[in-house]
This record gives sequence, C-alpha cells and structure tokens, in this order.
Amino acid sequence: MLQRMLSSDAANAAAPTAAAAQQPQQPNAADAPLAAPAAALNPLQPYIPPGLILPKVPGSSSTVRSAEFAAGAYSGAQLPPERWPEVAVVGRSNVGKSSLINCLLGSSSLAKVSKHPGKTQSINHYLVNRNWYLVDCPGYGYAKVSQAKRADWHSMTQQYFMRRGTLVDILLLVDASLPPKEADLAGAEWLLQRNLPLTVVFTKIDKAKQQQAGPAGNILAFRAGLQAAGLAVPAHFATSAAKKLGAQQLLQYLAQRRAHAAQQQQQLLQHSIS
Ligand SMILES: Nc1nc2c(ncn2[C@@H]2O[C@H](COP(=O)(O)OP(=O)(O)OP(=O)(O)O)[C@@H](O)[C@H]2O)c(=O)[nH]1
Ligand SMILES: [Mg+2]
Repeated sequence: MLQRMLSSDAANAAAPTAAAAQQPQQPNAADAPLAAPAAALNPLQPYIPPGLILPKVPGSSSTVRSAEFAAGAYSGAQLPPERWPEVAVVGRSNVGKSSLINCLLGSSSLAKVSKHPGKTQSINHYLVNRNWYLVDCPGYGYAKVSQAKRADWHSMTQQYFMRRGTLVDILLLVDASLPPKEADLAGAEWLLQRNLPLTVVFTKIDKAKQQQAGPAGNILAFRAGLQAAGLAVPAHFATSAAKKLGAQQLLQYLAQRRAHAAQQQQQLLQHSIS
C-alpha cells in the first residue's frame, strides 16, 4: 500500500546520501550494550542486527538538554537548511509519532498529539540541544482528507527521504497493540529496497487488546512478515509514550547513530582532501 502512496517515480532516483549512514561497522559486542542476541530475542527489548552494532563514540550524548520547534514545511522549499544531522519519524496516522517525539524530548506538548488521525500535516523539525533535528513527518494511511492533500503529503515525504543529505536515520513507527498491517510492512519494504536507513520503533506496548497476540506477539509477527518478504530484519525498539518506556534506550542508540555518521563524514572529508 505504501508503495502505491509513495509513488514509484523515485524508485530509480540516485542513491540518497542518507544511505551512507546505514553502512554497518564491524561488530564489537563489548562496546554495544544495546545489542540483544538474536537467538534469545525478547521482542520487547531492543534488537540491533549484528552488522549494525555501532562502537561507542566518545562525546556522543543521549541527554536532551533543550528542544525547540524549528520549522514546519508544507513543501520541500520550506525545509530548513541541511545544517544538523536529523532523525525522521514516520508511520501511519495515529501510530503515536508526535507522542513519541514528546516523550523523547521530555515535553508534554511540543508536538501536537490528537485522537483524530491526520493532526500532523507538515514536516516539522525540532531542534534538539541546538545540534540535531528530530523530525515529525505526516502520517500515512488516513483517508479523511482530500485525495489531493494526501498525495501531496506522501510525495513530499518521499522526496524528503530521498534527497535529504543530513538524514541519519528513519524511525518507522508501528503500533504494537495491533497485528501487522500491510501498509507498515510495505513502508519498511519501500525504505529497505532503497537502502535508506531504517529503525522500526514499536509504539503503544502498554496497550493490549483482549484475545489478541499482545505487543510481544505482534512484534514477532511483524518481524516474521519482513522475513517472509525476503527482507533483512532492521533494528527495532519497543516503546510506550504513555508509560515512558524504551525512550532512554532509543535516545542512546540515536546518539550513537549521529556520532557514527559524523565520524563517517569526517573520514570522507579527509579522504577527499588527501
Ligand atoms: N495507550 C497509548 N496510547 C498512545 C501512545 N502513544 C500515543 N497514543 C495515543 O494515540 C493517539 C495518536 O497519537 P499521536 O501522537 O497524535 O499520533 P500521530 O502518529 O502523531 O498521528 P498523526 O499526526 O495524525 O499522524 C493519541 O490519542 C495518543 O494519546 C502510547 O504509548 N500508548
Ligand atoms: Mg502527529
């Protein structure tokens, strides 16, 4: 479904700069407290594929000291300049993107939360610690706005993913209180097929529906869905904005991703000078 929404015209576009951030480092278990052995996978614990385990980078901080709204873009031209590393948050409407952003940033109201899907209609940049952006993207899979507006959202988000040189990671949010949805699996597939950086963040692990698998079962089913489609299973985190679960681990991981991307950029720069 997402493949249709994020139309295929970009499928052959040039490889995005962001793909560089996805390149794995050599595993170093001693330096990677977030890694969980696949054999003993507890779906509610963070999972990082061995090839993506990042060594600790001195000076990478997961503490949020300040956070402010920086820009809301309704078109590519309105995006802020590519100045800081950024982490995008995407997923179906109502999955909890804005709630997770508030939870990560220690705010109750920075990103607007609503029971009604479609609240976030622009690409919103939040500047964290004055040195990185957390970016709230419009939701997908929501029909209560005009078709024209919906198409506009998706094409803008797609272009943003493909062209943003400072994009370090894309957090695809998936509601863990529900069985896997086709749209979410398709969203992960779309990103993976373009070698864009992807981390799946399961939301609402506090919420279980009676007579259903529950968050742990739903997470395992989602992973199995990706495997069945022949896709590599990406890193994942399980969170609850309502109960403030999983935020610290995710912030720690994102600090490592940013520091690693900065190191890579420096290496590329040195390489191009020498
Ligand atoms: N139980 C529970 N509810 C949550 C959690 N996170 C978000 N919600 C609820 O889910 C609804 C949607 O949350 P939002 O954060 O606005 O979702 P969104 O993905 O930003 O939605 P759009 O902007 O419409 O795309 C709200 O009613 C939230 O209170 C969670 O961790 N647990
Ligand atoms: Mg929102």
